[in-house]
Amino acid sequence: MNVNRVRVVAGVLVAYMLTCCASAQDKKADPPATQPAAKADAGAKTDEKLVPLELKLPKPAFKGTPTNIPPGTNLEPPRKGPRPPVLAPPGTKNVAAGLPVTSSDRDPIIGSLKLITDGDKEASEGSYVELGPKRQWVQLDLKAKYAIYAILVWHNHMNARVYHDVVVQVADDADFIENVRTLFNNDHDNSSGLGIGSDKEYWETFEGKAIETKGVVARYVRLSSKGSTGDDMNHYTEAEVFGVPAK
Ligand SMILES: [Ca+2]
Ligand SMILES: [Ca+2]
Repeated sequence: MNVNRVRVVAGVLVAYMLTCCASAQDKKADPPATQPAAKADAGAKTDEKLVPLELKLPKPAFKGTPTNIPPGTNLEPPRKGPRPPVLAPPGTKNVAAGLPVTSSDRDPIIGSLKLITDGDKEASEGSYVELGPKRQWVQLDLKAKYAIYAILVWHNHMNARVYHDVVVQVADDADFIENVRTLFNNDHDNSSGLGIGSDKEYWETFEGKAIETKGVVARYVRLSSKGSTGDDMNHYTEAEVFGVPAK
C-alpha cells in the first residue's frame, strides 16, 4: 500500500467517524417525544386480580356513524361494538357520586355544577351544565386520597360532537400546584396551555370517555375542555372517579 493510498483510506475513516459521531450527537440532541400523558405512578398492584367495573350507561341519543368529521384532526374512529370492559380491583367504586363540584366558570350559562355528580347521565335538556367559552374546567375534591383506576366523563352526548383540548389531571392540592399529573390530554397544539398531549380526540357518545388510570393516588381531579365541534361552550353531564381508599 503506497503512502497516498494510506492517506485516502485514513481520510475515509476519519470522515466516517465524523459522520458517525455527528449522528450520535444528533440523536442525543433529539427533543423528548411529545409529553406522554403521565401515567399512574403508584397504587397499582399488578398481582391483584382485576375485574370489570360495573358501569351504568345512559340511553344512546343518536345512531350511526357521525358524518361531520372535522378535517385535519387526530380523531379516534368511532368504535364498532361496545367498549371493552374497564378493569379495576374488586370493590372499586365511584367515589365522586354526590360530591360538590367547583369550576373555572362559577356562573354556568345553563344548569348547575351539581348536575356533574348527580348520577343522571342522560342526553336530555336539563341533564347537562353549560359553561362559558374558551378553556373551562371542573374540579372534584374526593376529600381523601384514593387509588384511582378510572375516570369517566360525559360531556354533552345529545348529538355527534368532539370536544377539544380534553385534559384530565390529578393533584394533591386544590390549586393544582402540588404533584400535578396529567392522565389524559388530547390538546395537540397546546392551545389550552397545559402541555402538548398525545391522546386522540374522540366522538362523544352515551358510553362516555373512560380514562384508565392504573391506581394513581390523588385527592383532587380536574377536567378541562375548550369548546367542541358543536359550539364554543363547554358541557358536562356527569363525571365519575372509580377508586379505592389509598393505603
Ligand atoms: Ca349528571
Ligand atoms: Ca388544541
